[in-house]
Amino acid sequence: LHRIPHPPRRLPLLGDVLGADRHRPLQDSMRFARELGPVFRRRAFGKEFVFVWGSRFVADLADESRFAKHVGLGVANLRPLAGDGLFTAYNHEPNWQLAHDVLAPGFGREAMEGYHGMMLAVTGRLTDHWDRQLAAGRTVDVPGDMTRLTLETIARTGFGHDFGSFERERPHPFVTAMVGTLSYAQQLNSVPGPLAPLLLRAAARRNAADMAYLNRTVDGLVAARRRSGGGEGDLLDRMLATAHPETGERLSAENVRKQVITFLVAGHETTSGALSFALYHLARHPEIAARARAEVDRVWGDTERPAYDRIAKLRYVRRVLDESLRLWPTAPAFAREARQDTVLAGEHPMRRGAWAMVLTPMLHREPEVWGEDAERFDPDRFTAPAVRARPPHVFKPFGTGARACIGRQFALHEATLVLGLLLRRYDLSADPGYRLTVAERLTLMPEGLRLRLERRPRRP
Ligand code: MNH
Repeated sequence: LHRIPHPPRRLPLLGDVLGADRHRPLQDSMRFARELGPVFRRRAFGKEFVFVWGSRFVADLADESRFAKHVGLGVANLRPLAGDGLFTAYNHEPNWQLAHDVLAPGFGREAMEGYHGMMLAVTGRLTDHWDRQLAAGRTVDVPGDMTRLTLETIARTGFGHDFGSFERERPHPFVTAMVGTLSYAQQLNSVPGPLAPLLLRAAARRNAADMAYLNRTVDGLVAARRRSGGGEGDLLDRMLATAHPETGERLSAENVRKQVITFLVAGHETTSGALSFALYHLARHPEIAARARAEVDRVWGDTERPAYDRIAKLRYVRRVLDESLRLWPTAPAFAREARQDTVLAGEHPMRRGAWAMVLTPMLHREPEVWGEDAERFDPDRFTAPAVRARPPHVFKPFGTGARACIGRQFALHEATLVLGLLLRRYDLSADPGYRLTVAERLTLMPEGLRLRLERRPRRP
């Protein structure tokens, strides 16, 4: 450990918290990363945290035979809410494998085809809303509306539930409570653990209320399904009724609650951010937007409802998304722990159980891999030959290994479909005065982004 660089000024108790931005810990760590190099450590409140972003080291951490997911920092702080749900479960908890096996088919091709029509319908609600804003001469609230869209999508496809997000002026209380718990989980890292109850008393009380609200919402949703006696084989049906194919085991009622919360949160917050960043870049780069739009016109023509298999055909739109997730991966870090005593990339000894945070936005900007212009937005970095020319494990917006994102295809299908429909319908432009600021609540979001719309003329 002593060979790993750390910031020069260290305080006896506080460690490296001097000059730290409590509200933007990730961007703060990015600043340290640029100063200190591909592996570095920060100390806070007597604990030492190791951060890794050099591709050589990340590739080694991706070796599943020697490393596994670590439930640490922000993720661990979500345990009171999400318990042994899929995202926050420890590797050794039996409910991880059980829930994974029961729910994985819910993200297979057949299930995805089933969600497609509902995704189109929810996008229709968004464009109705945007048409109304446009008619009233207003700009649109991108993060707010992308959150409305993605929450409705996961709630309806996964749980047969309608939050009515587009019928409300303000965010749904579910969203407010969720943002509260995510922010609180992030905030817990910025105070010494034992003092948290004292320093964050008011915040802790609010957090307890937020958690109670989320639990009540979920319990209501589950109770409604139990009364109605089953939906059409969505995620909730799988959670309630599907037995493990080999062991015949089912999820307990308590675990179902954790899974529903997990999927309602994980299933919309990061996709909302990904869409928001993509729209930011499209508005900033009219030539890229024009190319994407030309692809949509070519591949979809005038069809009102593109078929399921038309979505993945939008190769350029998909590259726009990949490039957005490269610069601002909306789940910006994941942790890995050593399964046994080992040496990281032949350089840093690690004891069994020792762990490190991978800083994805820095991995995605490493000049040796992405070039000196790594900060530039360029979707052509994701053409097939360009991808083949890079080493593996340099693009990790969905994490890695057995605990990588189960919703990846869901998110990519939804986001590509939405971008395609929006590009075809509107010209988008950003307020020239807007400067990108990235808000953090464990996840990332372009703060305050509003876009001006113009309706594109319909083609003959
Ligand atoms: Mn998702 C795990 C990023 C969309 C449900 N997700 C992860 C991880 C990352 C991630 C990174 C791994 C975290 C870790 O190693 O600690 N997820 C994303 C991004 C998007 C996303 C960037 C959108 C863009 N995720 C979704 C969607 C769903 C979902 C959509 C559900 C519908 N994600 C999950 C679940 C896990 C996860 C559940 C935990 C999987 C596991 O541990 O088995």
